[in-house]
Parts: sequence; C-alpha cells; structure tokens
Amino acid sequence: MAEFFSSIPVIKYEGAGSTNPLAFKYYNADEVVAGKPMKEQLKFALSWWHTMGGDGTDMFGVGTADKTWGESSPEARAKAKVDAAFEIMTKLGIEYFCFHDRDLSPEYGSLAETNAKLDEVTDYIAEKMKADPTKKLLWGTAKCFDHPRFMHGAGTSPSADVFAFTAAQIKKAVEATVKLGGKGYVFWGGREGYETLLNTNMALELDNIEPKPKEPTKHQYDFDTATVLGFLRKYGLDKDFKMNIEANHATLAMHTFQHELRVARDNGVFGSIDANQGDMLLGWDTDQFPTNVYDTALCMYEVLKAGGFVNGGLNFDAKARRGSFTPEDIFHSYIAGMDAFALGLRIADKMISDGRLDKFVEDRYASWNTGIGADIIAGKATMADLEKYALEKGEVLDSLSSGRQEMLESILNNIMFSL
Ligand code: XLS
Ligand code: CA
Ligand code: CA
Repeated sequence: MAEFFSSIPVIKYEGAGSTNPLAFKYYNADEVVAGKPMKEQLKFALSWWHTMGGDGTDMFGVGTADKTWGESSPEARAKAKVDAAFEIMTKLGIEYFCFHDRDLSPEYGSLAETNAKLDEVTDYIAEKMKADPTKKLLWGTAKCFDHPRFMHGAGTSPSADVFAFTAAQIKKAVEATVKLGGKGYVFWGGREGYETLLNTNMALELDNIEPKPKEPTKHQYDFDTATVLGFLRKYGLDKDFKMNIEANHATLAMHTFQHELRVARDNGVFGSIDANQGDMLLGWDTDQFPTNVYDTALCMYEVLKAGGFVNGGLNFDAKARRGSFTPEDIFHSYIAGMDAFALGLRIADKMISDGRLDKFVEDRYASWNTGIGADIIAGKATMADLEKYALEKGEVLDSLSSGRQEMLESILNNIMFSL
C-alpha cells in the first residue's frame, strides 16, 4: 500500500525543550497524569470531514489543499481516504476517528446504491480495524445538510418526503456506526434540525446531541446545553442522551467553553467534546485547531471533575487554515491541538491537586452546610421561617467576603506557569 506521507515520521514525545516541529512537547501518550495514561484521559479522535475531505474551500475561494488522495473515481478515493486516515492516525498515535456517512462515501444515483457503496467502505474500514485493533470509532453521524434536498431542512423540512429520506439516511448511518463498534452517535441540528428524528431504537453506548446556536441559520433550535436539556426533558429523553460539546459552538452561543461543560456536568449529561476554537473577532464557526491553553486547561478541569471520559473523547472537529495547505500542515495542526490539550490536562491535574481554587469555592459557599443554609438546601425552611430568621438576624452585609477575582486569576497563572 502506498505511503501518503513519506516525509513524515512517527511523531514522538521529545519534551518541552525540543525544537523539533514534528515532535510532541507535552503529549506523552503513556505517561500517567491524574491516575491514567494521557492517551486514556484525552482520547483524541480524527475527524474524517475536515482532515480527509476538507480542502479549504470557503465562500470566497476554491480549495487550496489537495484532498483527492491521488484518485479520481469516487470509489477508489473513498478507499484511499481510509488508507491515508489510518496512516495519519498511526503516525500521530491517535486511536479514534469520527465520521459523517458521506465523508466515508459520497452520494451515488439512488439511496440504495449509495447505501451499498457505503457498505463497501465500512467493510474496508472493518478489515483495517481488525488488522489494527488500536483504531476505534468514537462516533458516527449523518450528513443531512449539503445536498439541495436539505435546503429547507431535514428533520424540520416542510416536505414529509424529505423527513422520511432523512430518517432512512440516519438509520443507515447508525447501522454503519454500530457495525464499526462506534462508542456513540451524534445528532447535530444545524440547518437540518434532526432532533425530531431522535428515536433510533438502536443500541449504542452513547447518544449525543451537539448544541450550536447559529450558522448556517441565524437561530438554531439546539442553541446551547441548557436549551437542549430543556428539549430532552420535555420528551423524557434526558436519561438517554448526553451532550457533545464543541468549543466553537459554545462561544457562538456567547458562553465560554467551560460554561457549557459545567452545565453539562452539573446536570449529568456530559458526554463528549469537539475540540477546536473559534476566532473571537469573527463570530463564525471557524473550527480552528485549539491552541489556547487557558481554554484547554479549564476544559480538562471540567472533564476530570466529571470523572473523565466514559464513551466520549476529544474529537478534533478542526481544520487547518486555508493558507496552511500542505500535507505536512495536517501533522502540525494535530500536534498543536494535541499538545495544547496535553498541557491543559497537566494544568487541570495541578489545579485540582493544588487545591487553592476548590478550597476558595468551598469556603465561599460554607454557609450552606450548616444552620439556616443546610435547612434551605434540605427543603425544610419555609418562607415564614426565613422571614423570622431575617427579622431576628438584622443586616446581613457582613456575612459576605471578597470575591477575590484577581487573586484567583493570579493563582491560575501561578499554577499554569510553575508546571
Ligand atoms: C457543525 C458541526 C458538525 C457536527 C457533526 O457545525 O460541528 O461538524 O460535529 O455533524
Ligand atoms: Ca462539531
Ligand atoms: Ca464548528
């Protein structure tokens, strides 16, 4: 089999002092951090759409990167993509991947023919996974948005025929996911709004919904974690679904990434992560490789506090910029993202073992542990009880102490830069 990236070696950990651009400075797969090897804490995944298919096309220009993998027929290209993806994963030490059905195999004439061709590609992937069991499917999904039939939506289409087609496509995508031993399946609303098609009746370890507030439409139903949670509770599905939280979607919803993760964790619906970052000056879903270490540290703090990933992981729903168009840039992008998350994990572990931040929060809320606070939490205090308490107590201003915002930010810097 042809090697696609003959000039790229297997990427190794060389430590923070290394200046080799094709080496990890912080990601050391087998090193134990917070009780588990880094590769198990981070569970990195390659996204088939951006990495194997995305050529840098945007609304102002054609593609800049060659993602044909040396093949012109769709069948041969789909298989070459598999070979190239496995080579990328092996060289980077990435064990998981994620796909949309159409990333694996495009549409052909009819749905039946499309499904049959998809089966050929998933058979091929299954064979490769058998030969190399370190490669695993994190999640699959259906691409119900780029074909013109989805111009008015998929699950939200005014056409019942389009709805039925969407259901058929999702059923097949779930089957492909199950066939490849996928840990989960992701519903992403977007233009297509396929939350309406949630009931797949197929056993998967993890069904996820991925919130996103806007783009391509200016308002989307699955706005953020809290909105999706409300939707799930309305239909009694909150025990069946968890969230796939994407960093760039959090900021489009005017939330921090950490906020979205915390809402999910507090409500027991934290599932998986799409690891990327947006451009704060653009307000558009730019899906950049994550390099902001404050974000990755606060993200990994939430992941560790949630008990780590179970069936989820860190999927790089991220693409190299249009100007970073060479095959080597794929590796630089992943190294940047993996090292940023490795640093984030190391910092998060230290935030927890250092204890200053958690202790501050604990002390701040200590009044809820005893006396009137404990009675309120236990649901024992009535409004009349609280009125009596407040009348007797008098002014309560001196029960407050400083929020110490600046001190806390400085502690975080201290932890980050004394690793
Ligand atoms: C698009 C979404 C998409 C999902 C999978 O904005 O991020 O890529 O993750 O359909
Ligand atoms: Ca995503
Ligand atoms: Ca995105």
